[in-house]
Amino acid sequence: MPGRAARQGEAVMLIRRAPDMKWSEVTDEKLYLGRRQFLQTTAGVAMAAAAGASIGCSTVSADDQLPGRKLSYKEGPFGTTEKETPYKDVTTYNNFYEFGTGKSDPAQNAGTLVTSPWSIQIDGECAKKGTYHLDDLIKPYQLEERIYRMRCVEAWSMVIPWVGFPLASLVKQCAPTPKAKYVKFTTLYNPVQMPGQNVPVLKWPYVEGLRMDEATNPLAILAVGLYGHTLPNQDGAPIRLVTPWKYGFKGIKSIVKIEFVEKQPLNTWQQTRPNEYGFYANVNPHVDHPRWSQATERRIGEFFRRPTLMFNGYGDQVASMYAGMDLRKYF
Ligand SMILES: Nc1nc2c(c(=O)[nH]1)N[C@H]1C(S)=C(S)[C@@H](COP(=O)(O)O)O[C@H]1N2
Ligand SMILES: [Mo]
Repeated sequence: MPGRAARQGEAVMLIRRAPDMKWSEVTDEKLYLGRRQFLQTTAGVAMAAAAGASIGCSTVSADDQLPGRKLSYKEGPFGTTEKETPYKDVTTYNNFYEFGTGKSDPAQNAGTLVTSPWSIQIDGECAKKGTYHLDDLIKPYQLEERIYRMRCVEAWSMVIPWVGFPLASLVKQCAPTPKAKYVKFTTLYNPVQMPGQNVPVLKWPYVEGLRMDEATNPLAILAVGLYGHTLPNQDGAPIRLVTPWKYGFKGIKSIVKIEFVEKQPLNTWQQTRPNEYGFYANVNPHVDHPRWSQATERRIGEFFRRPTLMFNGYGDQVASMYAGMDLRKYF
């Protein structure tokens, strides 16, 4: 798409359930299928584009000075060439109500969150139910260099170089049944580590959801890092969702459970203020929030407001999923 160079990272995915999942079952199919077959899958298209774009491009090295563990990754597809929001802003201006409702609260308070060891429960309508150690989930991606960097424009409004892997890969590995129509995500519930959960500003734990086609769109990623390093706690360590065509609240942080469900999940903000926040939350300059216009935005660190783009500028990748839907009704 114009203005957005196809850059790809690779990242990876991987899920491994200790006893009964074999390496071959969890490894991305591209290693097993010919390129042609591989291209027939949605994820394949993205990965192949990525692979093409990254020829001759070695793993990018991150700034050593940043906090967190350094990650290795490749450039991913769909990255933007827009200027990155400074690391400091990305990590000190946050929304993470588990650590307070102020924008600077998460950076100040999230130190109590213990992110290692971390496990993720896979549940619901899928064949691979179980509880997995995050390290096991991610290791194959790391070994196969399938962790990507995607510099995305965030709807609220930052440009963040995420490091992660396509949610589609994880979904595939979980082997959802035909009944799985949505994916539901849940944040950790632990009021000791997350003191904001003692305050009933939201119903805890935080929950989000995506329709299956959204979850398998190559733009939906599970991020484990930013700026080349593991995620700071305030940004949703150790793993969070990134859906750059949607408003920020869809990007659920510190995920401990991924469930495949038949019914549309009631996401936290929709539950809290149903007339203001819906399930889809696609960036849409034509549908205002009841209390403010959503036609323009001010990028963090910039002075002037700029027009907000439909689907945050990612229409080429996502608009077809909503063809025929009344986006005023399904906001
Ligand atoms: N668990 C959880 N996830 C969350 C939130 C939250 O309060 N709790 N806030 C959401 C909102 S409203 C936004 S705008 C983004 C902010 O992400 P960032 O702080 O990494 O930029 O996280 C989203 N994910
Ligand atoms: Mo938000």
